[in-house]
Amino acid sequence: MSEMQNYVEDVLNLIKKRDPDQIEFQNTVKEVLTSIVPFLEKNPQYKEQKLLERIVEPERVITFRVAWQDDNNVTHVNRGYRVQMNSAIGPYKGGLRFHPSVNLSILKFLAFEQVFKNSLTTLPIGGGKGGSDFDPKGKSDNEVMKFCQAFMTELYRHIGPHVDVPAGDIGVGGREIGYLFGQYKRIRDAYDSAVLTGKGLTYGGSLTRPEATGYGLLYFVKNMLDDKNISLKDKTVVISGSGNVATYAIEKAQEFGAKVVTCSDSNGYVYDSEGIDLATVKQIKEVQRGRISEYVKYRPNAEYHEGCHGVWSVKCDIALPCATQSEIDLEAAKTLVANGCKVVGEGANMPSTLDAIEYFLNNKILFAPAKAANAGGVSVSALEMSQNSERLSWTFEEVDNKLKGIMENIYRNAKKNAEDFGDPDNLVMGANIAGFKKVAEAMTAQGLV
Ligand code: NDP
Ligand code: 2IT
Repeated sequence: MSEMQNYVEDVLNLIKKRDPDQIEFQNTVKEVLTSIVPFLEKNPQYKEQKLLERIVEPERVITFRVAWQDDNNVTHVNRGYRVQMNSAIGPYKGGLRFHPSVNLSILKFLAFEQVFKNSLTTLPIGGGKGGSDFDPKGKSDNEVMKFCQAFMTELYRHIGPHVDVPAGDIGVGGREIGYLFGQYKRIRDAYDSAVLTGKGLTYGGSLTRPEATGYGLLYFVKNMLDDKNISLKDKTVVISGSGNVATYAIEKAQEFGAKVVTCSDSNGYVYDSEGIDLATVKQIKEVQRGRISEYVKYRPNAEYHEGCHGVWSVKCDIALPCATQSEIDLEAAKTLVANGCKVVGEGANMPSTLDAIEYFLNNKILFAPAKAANAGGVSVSALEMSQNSERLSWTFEEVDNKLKGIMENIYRNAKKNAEDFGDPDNLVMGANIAGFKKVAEAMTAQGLV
């Protein structure tokens, strides 16, 4: 092993020893650090500076109690978190996730990814992530509001437009951001628009933010395919999830002429051979907050299958995982490739396991890694902060055009670094090196902090 491979191994062992249970965090650190070895070989100063030891340690981790009462006046106690990972290039920026699976390992993995993703956007934002093990499913609007108010009553002291700017993620959408913003404003007694992004249009939100992650994913994939003279037209696409990212990935894929045949939630998936009817998905998920199984009531020719994992056995040209982490394991990756899938674009964060990614790369699948391909959401969040600062709102076209430009730039930057470091189609390495470079330079310039 080379000196830098040894250095990376030492840092991976260090985080394992410190937090042996944080498997998701260990996996994402392994993915990033092992892929940037060729860059480290050329930049030995970062070993001298112990830059890796610093970059894997969050600047601050906050955990807090969230006590709230449901509609029957029963008291519940959840755990709230904010991981402030890295502020070298801007205020901490990243979503809040409300899901029963949330723990420190998952939030540290998401915050670590966010640091390099945000660097790739070229916008001035650091990396953070937060959330709670609260489960919004089946809760009334009033219960969600009570929870959000209790959550913000503690979080407010740790965030601010120049400090840390949360947004949505799984289980946190426009409704939750509204309640969180209302409580922040009430406690601070100031109209700090840019303290949260993903806001409603009547109080400082940006046009195109709801669409941004899904649209951005398709813009990235289109750039990658254009380079290979492959068209999206008439391609069969399998998408997982039916939340914010999946919905707008379906919309843009269809606009580009592709045929999307699936979507899913944590209970199961639907297969519609005629192409997913997006209006039905939106009605079920955004209006009724129901389950995707209801889709077949409106589209009797479609099939519903219990179990979300089966979606990867549907034959396709392109797979776009847009639900959650680790949804494509090695077995699913092998099934996709065996069925002729040639392109994988990650809309969710770390949806493919490490061995699945390795399998895709070894089998020459065109692979768009999450931190590059799903950066459209946080990019438009940063544009929302810009609009809030200048107290203006841009048109849909203006934001959408900026988003297109940002996604193309991220693709080109990842591709160039992949080429420069000798593995031209390895966008995992290219994106990691491109993202790491800027953070490492900014940290070096700011001295030992
Ligand atoms: P939503 O809460 O809107 O939707 C999540 C979707 O994924 C739902 O369909 C949900 O189904 C499904 N899902 C959640 N957990 C699981 C699970 N354990 N197994 C199977 N399905 C699951 O979240 P988003 O669409 O915002 O986020 C989806 C992914 O995209 C996440 O990985 C997120 O981190 C990432 N992302 C989000 C961005 C954003 O701007 N929102 C930006 C970049 C990345 P169910 O209803 O059954 O829970
Ligand atoms: O994972 C992500 O990039 C997000 N959930 C969006 C974060 C943001 O600040 O918009």
